[in-house]
Amino acid sequence: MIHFRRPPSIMRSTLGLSWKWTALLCVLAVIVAFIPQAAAVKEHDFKKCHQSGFCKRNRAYADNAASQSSTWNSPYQVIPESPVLKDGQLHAIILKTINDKGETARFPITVSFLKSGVARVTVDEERRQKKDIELRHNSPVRKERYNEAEKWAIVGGLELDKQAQVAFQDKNQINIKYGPESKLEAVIKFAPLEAEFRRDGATHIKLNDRGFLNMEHWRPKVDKPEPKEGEEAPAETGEDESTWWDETFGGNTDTKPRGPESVALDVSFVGYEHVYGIPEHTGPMSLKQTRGGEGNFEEPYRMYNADVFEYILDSPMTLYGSIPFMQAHRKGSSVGVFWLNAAETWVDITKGKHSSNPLNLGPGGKTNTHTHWISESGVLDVFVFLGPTPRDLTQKYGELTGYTAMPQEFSIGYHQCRWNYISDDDVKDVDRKMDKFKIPYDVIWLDIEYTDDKKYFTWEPHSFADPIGMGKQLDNHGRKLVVIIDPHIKKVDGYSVNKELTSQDLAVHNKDDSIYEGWCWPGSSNWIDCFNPKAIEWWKSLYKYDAFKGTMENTFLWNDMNEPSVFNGPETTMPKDNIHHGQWEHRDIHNLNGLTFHNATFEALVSRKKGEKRRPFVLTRSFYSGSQRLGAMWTGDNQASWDHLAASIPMILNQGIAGFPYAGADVAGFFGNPEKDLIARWYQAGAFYPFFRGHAHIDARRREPYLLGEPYTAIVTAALRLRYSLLPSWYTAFFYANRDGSPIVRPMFWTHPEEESGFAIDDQMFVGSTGLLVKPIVDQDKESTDIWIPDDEVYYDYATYQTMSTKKGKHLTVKATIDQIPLLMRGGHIFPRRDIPRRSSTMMRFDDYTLVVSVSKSGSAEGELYVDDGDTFDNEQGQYIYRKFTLAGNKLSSADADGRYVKTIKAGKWLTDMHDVHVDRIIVVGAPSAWNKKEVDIESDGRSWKVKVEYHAAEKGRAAFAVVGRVGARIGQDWVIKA
Ligand code: NBV
Repeated sequence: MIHFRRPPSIMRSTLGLSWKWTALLCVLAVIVAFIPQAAAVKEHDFKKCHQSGFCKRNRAYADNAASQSSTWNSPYQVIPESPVLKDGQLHAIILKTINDKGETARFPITVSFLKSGVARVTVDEERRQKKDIELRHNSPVRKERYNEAEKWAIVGGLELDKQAQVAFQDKNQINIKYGPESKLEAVIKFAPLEAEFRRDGATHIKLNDRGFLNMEHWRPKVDKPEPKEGEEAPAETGEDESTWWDETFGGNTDTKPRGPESVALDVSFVGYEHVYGIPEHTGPMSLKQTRGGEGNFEEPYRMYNADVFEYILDSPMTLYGSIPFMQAHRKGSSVGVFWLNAAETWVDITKGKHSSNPLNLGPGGKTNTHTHWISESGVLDVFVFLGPTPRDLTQKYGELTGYTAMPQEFSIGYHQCRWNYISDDDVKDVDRKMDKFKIPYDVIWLDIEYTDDKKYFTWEPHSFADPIGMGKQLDNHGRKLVVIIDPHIKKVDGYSVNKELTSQDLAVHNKDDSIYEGWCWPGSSNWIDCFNPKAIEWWKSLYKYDAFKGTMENTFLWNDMNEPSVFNGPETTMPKDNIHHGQWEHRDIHNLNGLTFHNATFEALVSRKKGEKRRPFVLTRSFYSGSQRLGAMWTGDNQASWDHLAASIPMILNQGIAGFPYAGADVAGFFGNPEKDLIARWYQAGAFYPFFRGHAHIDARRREPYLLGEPYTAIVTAALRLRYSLLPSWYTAFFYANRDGSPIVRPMFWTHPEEESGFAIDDQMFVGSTGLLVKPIVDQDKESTDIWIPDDEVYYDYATYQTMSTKKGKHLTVKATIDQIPLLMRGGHIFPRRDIPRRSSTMMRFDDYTLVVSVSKSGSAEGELYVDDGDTFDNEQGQYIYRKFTLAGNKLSSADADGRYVKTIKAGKWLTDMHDVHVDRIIVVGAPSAWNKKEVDIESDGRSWKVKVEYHAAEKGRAAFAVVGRVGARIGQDWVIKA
């Protein structure tokens, strides 16, 4: 199947807009010239390690070190007299021997011991700190190594542990005890430099243990004399300099004003077999080895945000976003590292035997995982996490980089998108049809064609003549509109946005400091530089309701192409020697670029109108550590195929492990025309993505759920209704992500860190802490699946209440014809639902709740509900309801989960309205015989009354269950039911 990026003019004719033909044909002719860049982006259009100078050099460096093994001497040594520990920070000087004359370069190292128990190792280059270098080509860029990634990625958790103490020091090493109860220890050996991180006396992480540390120090370019005619060129001695000063790939030459400046380090996880994280890649959640061998990759995992057209599966190649955070896991322990570097980065992974060292106390596994991190530029900045649980890691990483923002509540409903809804009438028609077919949805989306000639902040005047009328119809149904705005700004006369961007000097610059121009959807464009605070301020001004006419309170945003995607740029992005605000090279900040654009749009939405304090919703394609604070991400341009459906599950799980859990994939696939069974299965899976959006390419046939015909429309509607009824549980799961970084959908190793046989499982997941365990069907014609059971708890089928016959660590075969989703309820949980089917989440805001109690083997259960107005920041002022439900013996109760005395909270409008929202029904699945009665007593708010019970005894494998209701207790109040 061949797809190509349609140039804008083709799309215009697709819309039937034959006017302006001549002009459009001219544009087409120009753009066609760029199609080879834009149209056929394939694997070979992106660098492999050997095509990326610094990656190749560092792999060779590692190979050289490894081949000499015990005789290899890393050239980095700490000056033994230099280490000083003060107020939680160890400062020292590393000397790098740079030649056999014994000359050295100095690298100051700081190890910061943070209160949280995280340690941070930062290494800079002294000469560059002092700006004592010469730049080539009269470049106007900065002389220092890039040290501002922290400014964008880190928002907290940097308080120092001033109690950190020197436990031992001599001329060979220094040991520092730190962290809660001084249980953690860093051992820094001086010659060669090596750092070990221990927990309770056992070593878990080693840095430079294999001697791959490499910080390419600055050196002047020495031009070798050209050989005279007839003379032979002198034989090459020493290092291969061919990619030090410039480098060409795909016809683009990157000039390097500072020469080679890579930074690389090996990190070993001692006794750990599994590593996860470092999205965004396809492939299994438990990362593969990358140095070849059966079933392994040959290439390192690459992080260099890029618009990879038609991406391939099971590959370490880069995608749209990067999060350089890795977790290592073994039975009973999780540790990790966060490599804070925004330049192009590669990570090699190998595994080896762990021969237990008698000094390494503790249960360590039989395998060591060795990793090798390689970045093109910047300071070395690595955070070391010693766990011990996966929850500790996500929590501490979140403390540093921020937690998932509480979402706009509507945004966890279903989103209906395609490239493109072609007119405001089209939008209104889809909206009406969804209602006609009683299909719930919350948001309809407009892709690039809504604009006038790809000029963002404008509307195509003929097809979108009345955006406000369109917005109002949506609003009447409780629905929202999301419009796309990309970072490339069309360079054309008379377009005020471009004029302001360039005249106020807010765009990215070329290497000579003039304004950069490249090609994207609109043709020739300039790119906003969101590293510039002034550019953010200007961006904000564009989103005011009276500036971006046609938008209103229910308009939200989509940021695409923010890697940035540049059709005629190297690897479809910006030249690395471009210059950003602060005179930093694009090379240094590339992976942060998407985050800064997302951030500017987020800020713009927060300030759309004075006094309007509402949570933004902004979807981003490109991301970095910290993007979770700003909105949702999706996995970009996937294919409408079964293997892409399957690949979406590990990708989304991995996002959760890497602290950005608000993730989804285009439902039913972006490219291509899915068969109806694939559409049905994809909606069933999508109903369990944190971000749930149907989307399709402009060439794909229309596939709104009502077009499918029966039984598929009904199947898709059922999946959507399931999502909608569980929205209170989903929102509660988002609340956990917001509070402590817990993944919204959770992989088995995360929920059951002791169960080794589950560590590589990445095709099933738990929803928050509801105990709902789903394994979407991702294969054609498959009518059953095997779900791995992580423990000895009881499991019930969600739809039938069948008690499943399960055993810890074994697989359970579950039937799943095309209309069934393999979904189990783990015993011991209580989760909230709203069961009245409605058109949108907004329409459900004040509906009563159903509670489902899934009784454990021991007869107990617990669960929570968190709810707030889903729109403003009033939750931060205590305007929320947070309940804990407990079943203990015959007593089922609801209490405030924060232990607040609810009556003392001054209720604002939303909380007042919630006063009349009740628990309607309670379904007790696996109900003990105490529930076998006609009614039960309930007590709440000083009153007591009786509530009817329908009890169904167990039969034919189905668990006993009781339906209690109408309960009539207020959702925000304490109550107790005695069975
Ligand atoms: O804006 C058009 C598309 C969009 O539909 C898609 O979701 C993005 O990932 N966009 C990419 C541009 C080009 C697609 C070939």
